[in-house]
Amino acid sequence: MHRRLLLAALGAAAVSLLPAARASAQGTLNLYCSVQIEWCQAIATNFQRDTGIRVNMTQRGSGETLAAIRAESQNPRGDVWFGGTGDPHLAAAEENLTQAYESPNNANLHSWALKQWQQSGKRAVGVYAGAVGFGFNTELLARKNIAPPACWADLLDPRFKGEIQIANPNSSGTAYVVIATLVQLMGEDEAFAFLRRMHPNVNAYARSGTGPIKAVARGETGVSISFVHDAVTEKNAGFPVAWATPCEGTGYEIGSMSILRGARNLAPARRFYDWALTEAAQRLGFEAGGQLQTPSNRNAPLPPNAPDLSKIRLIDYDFAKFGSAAERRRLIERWDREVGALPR
Ligand code: S7P
Repeated sequence: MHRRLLLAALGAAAVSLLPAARASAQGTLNLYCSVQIEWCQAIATNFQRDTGIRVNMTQRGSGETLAAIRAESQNPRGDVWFGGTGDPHLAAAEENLTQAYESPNNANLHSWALKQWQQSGKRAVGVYAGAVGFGFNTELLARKNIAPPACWADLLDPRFKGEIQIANPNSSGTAYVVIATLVQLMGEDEAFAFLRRMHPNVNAYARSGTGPIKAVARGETGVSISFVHDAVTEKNAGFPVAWATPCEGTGYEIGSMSILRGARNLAPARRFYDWALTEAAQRLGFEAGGQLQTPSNRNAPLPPNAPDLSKIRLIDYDFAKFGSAAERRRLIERWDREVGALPR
């Protein structure tokens, strides 16, 4: 925990310590970053050190970044959007908020990362992948004599009354992946019936996708619906956290990267994009940020103890359908009407 805080502080310091003259000689990059702050600071610091390009970094979740990019579309302020769930990157591509680019480093990527690139009209490329599942506080559940969840169906059990946290899909890309997963597993009407039945067991719909697993780590809630790599990060930080993936199967994200349409610093943006696809840059997620997603560069190793996606029962997630802007908007509006509006 202390190591993570220290790294975060060092990262912040390093970003602002680069001599201004050298940095401005090499240019500037406005980076929108949707992974965890430790990782965002590590990539900003290392890219700045490697290239002399000054990085102005803004960290926000995926849904919030998409909203910001839409709001700024007439006067774009960002150059590159790094990380965050893949569906909003696909929606941004479809809405012409991002631009096509082909990196020479595409040659080193896994096929799933390139599929995202092709599906987006070359506007979004995969930088990592991660599966949805459950995180739980082992001490809290043991104290309350509650068996942890193993299947989606378990989340409806009264033993979890007031014990589950999930994020709100209006702000969180993670929560949207969960809804899209349930729709693909159960059919749409069944999925919304499931979410309504689960509502009495949910104590909060958090703003960010990682909020629920952090609440699990602090013992504020027993169970979260989260990306399972984020549960391992909390366990590695010393918290009594374990994780499981649902027995019925589960969905996953292709965390993505896009260059924004109208980027004012296009050459630095392309340089960053190429750099972020290298093995060395992709190692930073774990080495400097403690993050445990599966890297998209084939030469970057899976971090120790990271969830192995090949051992998880993954659905054949329909990124084209659930990444479409209209489908995303429609499902979130349905969630607002049928779940978000339910009394507490
Ligand atoms: O970095 C961890 C992670 O879970 O956060 C990203 C994403 O922005 C989640 O945030 P929101 O749900 O708040 O939008 C994920 O892509 C990534 O794996």
